[in-house]
Amino acid sequence: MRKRTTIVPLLALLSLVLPAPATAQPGGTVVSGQARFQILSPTLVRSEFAGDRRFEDQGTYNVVNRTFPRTAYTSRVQDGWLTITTSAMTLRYRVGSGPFRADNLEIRTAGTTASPWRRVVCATGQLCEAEDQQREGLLVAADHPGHTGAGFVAGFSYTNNGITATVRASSAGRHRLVVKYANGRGGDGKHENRTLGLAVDGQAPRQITLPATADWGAWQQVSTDVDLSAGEHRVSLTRGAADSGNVNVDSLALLTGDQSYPGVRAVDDCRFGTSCEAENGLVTGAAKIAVEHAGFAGTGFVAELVGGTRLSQRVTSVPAAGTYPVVLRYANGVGGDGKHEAGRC
Ligand SMILES: [Ca+2]
Ligand SMILES: [Ca+2]
Repeated sequence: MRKRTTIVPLLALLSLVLPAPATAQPGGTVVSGQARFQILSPTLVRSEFAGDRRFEDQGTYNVVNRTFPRTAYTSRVQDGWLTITTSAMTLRYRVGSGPFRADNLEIRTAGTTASPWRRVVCATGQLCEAEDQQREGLLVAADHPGHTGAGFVAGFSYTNNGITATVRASSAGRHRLVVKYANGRGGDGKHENRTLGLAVDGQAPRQITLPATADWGAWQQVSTDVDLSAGEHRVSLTRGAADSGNVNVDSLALLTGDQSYPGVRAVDDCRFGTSCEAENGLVTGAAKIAVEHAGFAGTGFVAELVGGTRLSQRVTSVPAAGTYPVVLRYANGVGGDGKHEAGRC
């Protein structure tokens, strides 16, 4: 998709806003080439990248009202970085570096530096969790069993709801794009075959049919052949005007030949000096991503690190060889074994 927007970092505020004109207060906007930042509050900045520099001023699914009171901030460019500072947060963007990624946009607040933009690249044969991808008007849910990762993208209830994934084909030729979905009885009372549009690299979407499944906890796969050159491609799964949507999507995968649906999840790297959310790392074994305890950052935490489980994260942009501290944020309450004691890993 052409435009990528996000709000950092206090999404909880979004439930408080009411429908109203969406234009930001004059003077609360910083434009840097194809990137625009709208300072809505000391802790709320709308970031948008538009390749054609035509920025979105209409209400969005996340923010229907940007007429916030004027927020004091400073903006400067130094050593190739744009720095926007409010009373509670500093945002840095590397000027002219293109779409937002972990290595070109960061925020610092309350002593923590984080990269709100993720860019997971799903190589051939890797599991591409739907909830890790760029979402348009879709929320992540986890209230039905049988999904993998942190959950699934739920609903496709409205036109233009969709996800966009970056996949990397290991070779040129025919591939299978397989989508794992559930299609139970929808909010419209219907339980029938549904459709979505599948588009590659912004081309016209082709309609795919997702047959009804027994219920919302019954996941199935639907496969579509796509011809790809070797390298990265953008794959979008969107409810178009002629689609019926109303499905949940757990994951997708780009496969060749007789490759089976993968279990190894594609993850993105974590840049040195930023906060690495555990749930974005590679989790193996019985550990799982959970959300049932308050106070976590990001989208959840990794739970049940019992014997044989492993959590790993590749850190990039280390400035020089040397010894660096690794800081771990954890909770350790009474375990399922009834013990409340120090743990080792
Ligand atoms: Ca998932
Ligand atoms: Ca987390």
